[in-house]
Amino acid sequence: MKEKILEALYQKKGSYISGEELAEKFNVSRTAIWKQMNLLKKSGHKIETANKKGYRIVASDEKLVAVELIQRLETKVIGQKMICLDTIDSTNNYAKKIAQEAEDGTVVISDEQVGGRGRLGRNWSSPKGEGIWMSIILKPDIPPTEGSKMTQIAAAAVCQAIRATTGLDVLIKWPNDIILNGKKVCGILTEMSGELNQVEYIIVGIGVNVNIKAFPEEILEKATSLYLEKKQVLQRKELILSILQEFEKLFENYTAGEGLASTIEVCRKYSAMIGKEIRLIQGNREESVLALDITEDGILKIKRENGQEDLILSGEVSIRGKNGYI
Ligand code: BT5
Repeated sequence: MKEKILEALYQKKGSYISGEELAEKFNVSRTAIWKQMNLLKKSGHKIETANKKGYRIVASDEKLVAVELIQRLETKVIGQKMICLDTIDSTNNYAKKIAQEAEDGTVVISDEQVGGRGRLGRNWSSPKGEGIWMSIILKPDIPPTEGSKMTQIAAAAVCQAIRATTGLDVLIKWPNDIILNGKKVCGILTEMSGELNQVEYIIVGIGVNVNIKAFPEEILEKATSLYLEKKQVLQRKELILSILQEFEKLFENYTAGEGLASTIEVCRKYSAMIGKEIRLIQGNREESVLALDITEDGILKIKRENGQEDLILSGEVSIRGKNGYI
């Protein structure tokens, strides 16, 4: 019932709704409504009470609320089921636990991650209230070999969403980073479960440093946030909605048989590396190569110093710019 009351409050978009109306709507007493309101307040929702008028919700960016986000979200599938948590080890871990029963497009968001993960067992710093730490559960009818394409779709979606909502000049560093003024502002971690020729589910984990004021020593040089570059506190909710909407558009194009065309167009247009010399790290081999292009399948095309051209598959390599991140 708590969720239903919350939904009714958000439907009023900040106007008052009387205790009587709510009591009637849910067929309970006004005291029961009052009790539920107190529980909601206790869990961090800002609810104002006025004599004779009733209750109203004061939406703020401090509290991410699934019913509010869903009401504002203009998508058909992505995010139409959403879980907002206060704290969790990792939204990807949580998503994996619920993936089998969860509906396609379910989104898990947490205000904080205490065990946020990067690729290859690396850590992802996810301080409370200052970022977007979320995972999208997808159940597409595709073979596992297609899985890494979801990273490209997410990168293109985040890049476009940040540009549209903040005007900041973010770029995509293939395959899974969004960078801003030469530093990492977003990372993507795509994980998958399935059989040889059929995906069971894919989890696309997205971490965006929105309002982070200070980073831990070890990533100080290579990480940044939208706040640090824009010098302004930004609305996480706006950005979450925009990312999910952009993601759905690009993902729909992909599942409609268009392939990655619209995604790759964005990845090329805002590439941080095409035409640049980059360091390619494969196992313990490291070399300087020229980034030539990103193919229609989302694969990086490079030219080695001996003139040989090669295709580099996502997940096989880590690429760093010559001076840390490019
Ligand atoms: C990534 O890995 O960039 C993937 C990050 C994915 C995070 C999301 S948040 C929601 C979901 N749930 C999770 O648990 N994860 C996903 P990788 O390319 O391996 O980069 C990791 C490296 O980036 C670390 O080793 C640090 O050097 C650096 N790093 C850690 N935290 C960072 C941050 N907040 N911003 C920028 N760089 C960071």
